[in-house]
Amino acid sequence: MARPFYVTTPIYYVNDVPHIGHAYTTLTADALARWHRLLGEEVIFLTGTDEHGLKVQRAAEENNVAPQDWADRTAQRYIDTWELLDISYDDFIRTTEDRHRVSVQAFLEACKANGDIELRTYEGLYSVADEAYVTEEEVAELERLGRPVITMREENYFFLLSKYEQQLLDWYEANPHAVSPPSKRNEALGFIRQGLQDFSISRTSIDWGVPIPWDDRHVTYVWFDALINYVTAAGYGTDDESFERLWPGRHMLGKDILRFHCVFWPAMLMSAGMDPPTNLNVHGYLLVGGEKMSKTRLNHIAPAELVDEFGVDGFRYHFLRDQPFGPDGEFSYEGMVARYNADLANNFGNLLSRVATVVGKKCDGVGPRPRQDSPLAPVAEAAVQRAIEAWDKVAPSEALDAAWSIIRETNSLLEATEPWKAEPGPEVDGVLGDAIEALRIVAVLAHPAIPAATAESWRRIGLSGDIADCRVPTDVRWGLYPGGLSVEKGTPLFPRLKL
Ligand code: ME8
Repeated sequence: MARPFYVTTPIYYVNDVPHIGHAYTTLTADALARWHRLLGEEVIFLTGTDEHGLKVQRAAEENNVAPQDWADRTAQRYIDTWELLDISYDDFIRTTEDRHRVSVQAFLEACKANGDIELRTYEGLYSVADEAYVTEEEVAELERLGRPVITMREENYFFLLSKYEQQLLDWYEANPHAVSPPSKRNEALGFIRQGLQDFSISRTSIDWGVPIPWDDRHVTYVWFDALINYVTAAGYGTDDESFERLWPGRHMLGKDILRFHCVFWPAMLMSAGMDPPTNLNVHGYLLVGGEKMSKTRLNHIAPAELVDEFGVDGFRYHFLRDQPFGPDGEFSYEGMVARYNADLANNFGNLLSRVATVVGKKCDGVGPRPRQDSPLAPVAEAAVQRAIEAWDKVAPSEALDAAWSIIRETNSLLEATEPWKAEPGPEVDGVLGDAIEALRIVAVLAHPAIPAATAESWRRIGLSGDIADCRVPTDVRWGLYPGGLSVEKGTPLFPRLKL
């Protein structure tokens, strides 16, 4: 039986509310999950919230509530945001759930049984905002960013990461595509080659966390706890059969947490006797005014603000099409309006309404069949191939560009043949049938990005059934529009926006 496609986002801290950076990763994972469903795979898409640690404990204290109440409130903000953005997750994990405590404790026991956990006294500089020990060289920069550094002296359990240096290098060599894009893989490799330090995985200074199973004076370090969510949700420690089926999975994440995911996490898994993830897809930052969004800089943009103006699909399209996965990207409101107007209002939306209008006038509102020898057939075939390859390398922007190449060519065909001026007849029917078939294929290809708009365009060209039940490549072969269906004009799918 084929392995399920198990894909995850980072679990977000509940000390903060969701902004477009969080939405970016979740949206990309959602579109990828939807694409793999179209491929006919069984998909399990996981997201969730990271609820332990000093940062969350402090946020709760500042707001005069118990940490669990605080976590409940903020987790709900994430759930609401994902609902707003049409995120099709299958499971939402919260690290304060029982299933997770069981899994973290089983994981710790497994690492300990392997001789990889040791008690030591440690004194060091600690950044609360980053929940990490830092070096002296890093202090000035952190303070400039408003991230205070304190001195922490603790008796801690350590994870013996240094033992895994060679195994990690071997794993990277044997799996050249596991971490992508290549620039991020090189960054992780560079870090490993510098030499790995054992790291502290427990705290006695706080109590908001999962107790170390053999020593309840300590709670588990929030990062050790958080990473384990990916195996918890697969069933580790609670459902062996599910775990066997789902693990190893694949992760999507931002470059800020590359080290934790691409170095610590594979080593932790090796220690506990599990396979590392199959893929780690790392993207850059979404910058606002040239800077990463942060609470202290007040440059947060909440997804709801943009959804009000652009609609859910307008929001989704922008981040998938205009912010390529991998490099940093600057968010620009003007750029978002320009892309929306060009691709959604003028190209996609306008093509649909134009075709529906002409079909109304020249074909009594009944969509004709496409031609097998249409000039658009090879265009669509090439676009499907490009889209498949693009999603395969997690490049939604390229996949959408491929879909839009069909729209551009269809518009050119209409401009060249001007069916609105011609007499009704086979010529006009042929061109309009081709245009509808192009719209049908585009709807399937663009469905992962703009699910509601494509479902609506599917309906308007007279097709029944759920577009999400289509399969790639079977249902995107040229010539499947049956003809004889009534085509509806309707209001603009994407009304033009003014700056
Ligand atoms: O780090 N641009 O949670 P977090 C792009 N709890 N992506 C961004 C972004 C930006 N400006 N800002 C945030 C944590 N992100 C841990 C994760 S996982 C086991 C634990 C996205 O709430 C991006 O995916 O700080 C980044 O990696 C993540 O949010 C960090 O979210």
